Amino acid sequence: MNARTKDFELPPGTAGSRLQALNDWVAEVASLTRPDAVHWCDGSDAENAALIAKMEADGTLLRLNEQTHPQSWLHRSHPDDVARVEHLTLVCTPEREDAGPNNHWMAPAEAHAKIDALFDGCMQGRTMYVIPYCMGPIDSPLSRCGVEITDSPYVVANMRIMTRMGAPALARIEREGSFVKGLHSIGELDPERRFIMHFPEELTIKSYGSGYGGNALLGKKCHALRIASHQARAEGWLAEHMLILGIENPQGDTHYIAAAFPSACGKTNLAMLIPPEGYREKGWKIWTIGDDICWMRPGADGRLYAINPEAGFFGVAPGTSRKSNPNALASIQSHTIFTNVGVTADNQPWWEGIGNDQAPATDWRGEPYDPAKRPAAHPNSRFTVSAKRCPSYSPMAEDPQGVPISAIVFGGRRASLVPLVFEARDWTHGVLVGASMGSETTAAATGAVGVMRRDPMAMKPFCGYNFADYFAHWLSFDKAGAKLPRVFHVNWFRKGADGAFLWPGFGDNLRVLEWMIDRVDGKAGAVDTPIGLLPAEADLDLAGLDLPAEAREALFGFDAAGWRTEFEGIGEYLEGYGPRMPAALRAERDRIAAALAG
Ligand code: GTP
Ligand code: SPV
Ligand code: MN
Repeated sequence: MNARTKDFELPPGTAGSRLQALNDWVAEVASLTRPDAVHWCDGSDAENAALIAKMEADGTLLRLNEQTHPQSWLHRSHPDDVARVEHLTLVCTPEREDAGPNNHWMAPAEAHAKIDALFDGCMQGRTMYVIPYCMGPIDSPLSRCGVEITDSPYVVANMRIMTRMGAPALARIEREGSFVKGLHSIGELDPERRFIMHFPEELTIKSYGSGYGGNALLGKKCHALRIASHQARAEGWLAEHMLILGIENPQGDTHYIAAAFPSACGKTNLAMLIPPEGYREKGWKIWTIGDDICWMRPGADGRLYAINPEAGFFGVAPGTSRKSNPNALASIQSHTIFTNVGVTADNQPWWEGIGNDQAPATDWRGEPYDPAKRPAAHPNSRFTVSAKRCPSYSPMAEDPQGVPISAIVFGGRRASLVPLVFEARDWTHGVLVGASMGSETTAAATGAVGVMRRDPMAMKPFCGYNFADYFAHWLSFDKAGAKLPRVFHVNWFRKGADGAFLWPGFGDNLRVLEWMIDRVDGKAGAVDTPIGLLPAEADLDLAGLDLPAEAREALFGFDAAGWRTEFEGIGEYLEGYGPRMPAALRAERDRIAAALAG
């Protein structure tokens, strides 16, 4: 960026930090974008109240029913701006090969020029907000800081919930002297003038033309996954698209697990699981640490320790009910920002699958609800709420050291073939299980829904570098002294001939988690197959479930012919990464393919 206009005077307050590098960057951005004012966010209640009042006044936020949903608002985003835009999301490394076939790429100089032309003068008439934030507990050595500059007060209000934002983060940044730079403008909200660009070597993000979720809340997917995965590779840790939860058994022991499912495939729901009645009576409890992102690194004892870098949940609204996710529903009774949901006549938020007897009056676009026209809530409508409001939120989520991980779980939406659960034989096999994951696409990104695609470790849209190098990085954790988690694969989404789900899912998923931690403790049985270790029906507690024979066969069976075809597809997919693909992973695939053939 060049300081460009002679006639533009930097607004007073541009230098708001003790850190020269930060002031210089803010001044540079201001001279490019030319805002009317610069506001440094301190994260205070007063600041938030003033921003909310301003957004209520201009219609950015609509206050919901203060009796039923105190301190809660609805935001309707632009109808063309309702999800992440993967085709406009770029990783700009100097060498194309370093971004890999898994990313869209542009040379850094060209990318800067292209997006800076969009930023040129784009904040005239607007306020520029400077948001210092910390990803992770403010005093954790695993946490990392960033500064997002934005012209969207909606982004400020969401970042305040989703990150540790404001004065304490600024103090840490001034102490450390380094931070991830994120520049964001909603621009004209024109899909033709929209880019989400990442410059990992420069620890820089530039996002233009979208105000939605992962495109605009730059601490989330842009920083905590794309930039962080790049840093994690260099520094020996992992930045993953994973929930983290604690499973407390009746004896009071807690195992922590991390699970990677693609967008809108069940992370929030699993992270907040409420045990089935029989389990509750025995004393099982689930503790929520995080629902979307996990940063983990080896501790002194060789185990992986994980933190949730986020402070809130940006969760999928449709399908959230007292039955499916009571903890989420309890969390969003107050102090919540809803985006793109419908509303009832008395101004309560409403979405498909909310499971109450109310009716929507207005749809997510603000028009009278007409089921023939569109659903009341957009399929990717969301709630933003502080994690502290969740009844199952674990006090360990604030622990600066993180929690030790006993098991890593991969999973996706697979209507056929893939059984309910299986275990990898060892770490290398586990990395292959993650690398060969597939899932049907969802509404969390623009584009077709329900198309099966490979989504390694649920990171297809989020890995900031070449997947071949990423798999090699995963493999590198298997070294002397490491006490690595066991690796599992689950599929909650197996369908029967009638198209209905065969597994009840949600709370009943604890039955599968129990088998996993019993495997970790050496207490549960399994059947060896070429694809891994499957539980026999008798190895799982299925008491009280009514599973027809067809369902049992599909959920616990192993279809050798189907897997032979699957492994051909996996082989072709991995070969697409060329010579950078680690030989150990290729050998592991070949070994399993041979076992399937034999
Ligand atoms: P992102 O926030 O996009 O990363 O999504 P997520 O992985 O947190 O997904 P979430 O938990 O919000 O679930 C998305 C959808 O999957 C919702 O419609 C849920 O109702 C549905 N879902 C979640 N868990 C289950 C399950 O165990 N079985 C079935 N059948 N559906 C589920
Ligand atoms: C996802 O799409 O995986 C999300 C929502 O969690 S977003 O913040 O838009 O990335
Ligand atoms: Mn996600």
